[in-house]
Amino acid sequence: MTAKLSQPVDTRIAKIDSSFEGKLVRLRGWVYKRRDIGGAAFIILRDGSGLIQVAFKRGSLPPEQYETVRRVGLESSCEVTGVVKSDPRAPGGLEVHAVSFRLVGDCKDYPIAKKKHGVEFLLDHRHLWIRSPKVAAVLRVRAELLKAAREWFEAHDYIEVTAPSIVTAAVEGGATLFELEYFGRKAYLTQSSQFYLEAAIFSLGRAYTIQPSFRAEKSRTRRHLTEFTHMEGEAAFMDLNQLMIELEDLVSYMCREVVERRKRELEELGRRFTPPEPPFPRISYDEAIEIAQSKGVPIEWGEDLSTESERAVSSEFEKPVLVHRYPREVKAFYHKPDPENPKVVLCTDMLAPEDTGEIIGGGQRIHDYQELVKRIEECGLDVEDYEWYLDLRRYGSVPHSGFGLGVERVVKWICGLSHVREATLIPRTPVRVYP
Ligand code: NSS
Repeated sequence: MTAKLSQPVDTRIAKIDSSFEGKLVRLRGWVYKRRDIGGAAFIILRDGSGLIQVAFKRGSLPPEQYETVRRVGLESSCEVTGVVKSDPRAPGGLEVHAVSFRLVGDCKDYPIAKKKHGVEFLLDHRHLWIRSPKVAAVLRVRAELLKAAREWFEAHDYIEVTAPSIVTAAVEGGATLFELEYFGRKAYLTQSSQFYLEAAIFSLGRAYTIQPSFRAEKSRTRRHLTEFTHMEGEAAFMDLNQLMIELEDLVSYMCREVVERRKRELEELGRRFTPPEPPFPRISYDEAIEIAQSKGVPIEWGEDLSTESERAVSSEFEKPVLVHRYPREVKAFYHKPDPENPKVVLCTDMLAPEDTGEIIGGGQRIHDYQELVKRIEECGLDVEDYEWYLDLRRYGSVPHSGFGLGVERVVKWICGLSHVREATLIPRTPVRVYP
């Protein structure tokens, strides 16, 4: 029978549906599982797009190939040719009846077994751990989130730019700067591309970037990485109110699209996630403090919201909440003081439910030259370090606003992960710079 079959069709597993029944296909992938039941061997083949069961019946393929299948190690790479058959017992209802098997890359003693490993062991082997269907599901969700974000930005007239990661001054304060030697002078890894986006809007009107930011953050929490993926947007002639509208629209769009397009992956993760629809609740920092205090959190007006306070506030709402107008002392120098109450600034943080914490920080910027110089000085910073940034206020300044969103925090939230390090390919934390 096999001799009569025509040339095999090369395909990826995810493409195989009932229209493939009876067709000869060639698949390339890795051995995910293997079972031998005397007279027949089965492997679950994984090719990155999906999983399918392949049945090898003794006599249906050359004997030496059959013997290779019976001994093949998990995670070996291979090429399988066979006929697609429907079989209600097979996961997915379809399986492949093999007529040939070719080992491409042998794998013996794969370090990650099916048994449970500790998280430290898995992180030491992250470069291999990412092969697991659960991690692959997270990576697909993450990719879809970035894709949806780009669609949203394009639809809202933001132009994508890439800013330098090597910079000469702090954006978010000196405490979390990574310093490096740059040909005999001091430079830093950037904490945010905000200032360059502010420059870009004078050219493009609206600009965004999705690129790494770096924080020498020693605190070991479930939401901090030392290198994270920062999605930042900036728009000319935009005030805080309009910014908050844009933010809830962006976040709800991303969540809705991801849930719609990555159902299978969320199922793989055992995650039921309801995308939040606008409008999101908005409360002032003052109200946030009252909520936290009413729940017994020790916090006074003027302090930054602690993790505990954020938890107290966000647990009041089912959707993300926009907290606005924090005291100027707890926010970076560039935030515009509220003309109606200069003790607070025109900023907003978005706190997501389920103990996710802050996923976005943003606000309206100081656009007046004198006011900005004064704030830089008040914050004990060196005006000289910000000369080019001040140029933006010297030459045709405009009111403008922008934000930064932590991609890993949003992925953690949507996927229901316990730590942001699981939301990225290869995480960087204070204790982990390998693999
Ligand atoms: O420090 S932020 O709150 N704000 C900025 O960096 C602004 N300069 C952004 C802007 O307006 N263009 O960081 C923004 C977000 C924050 O809400 C988190 O979601 C995320 O960036 N973030 C982090 N994610 C993971 N790990 C760390 N260490 C981290 N720091 C911030």
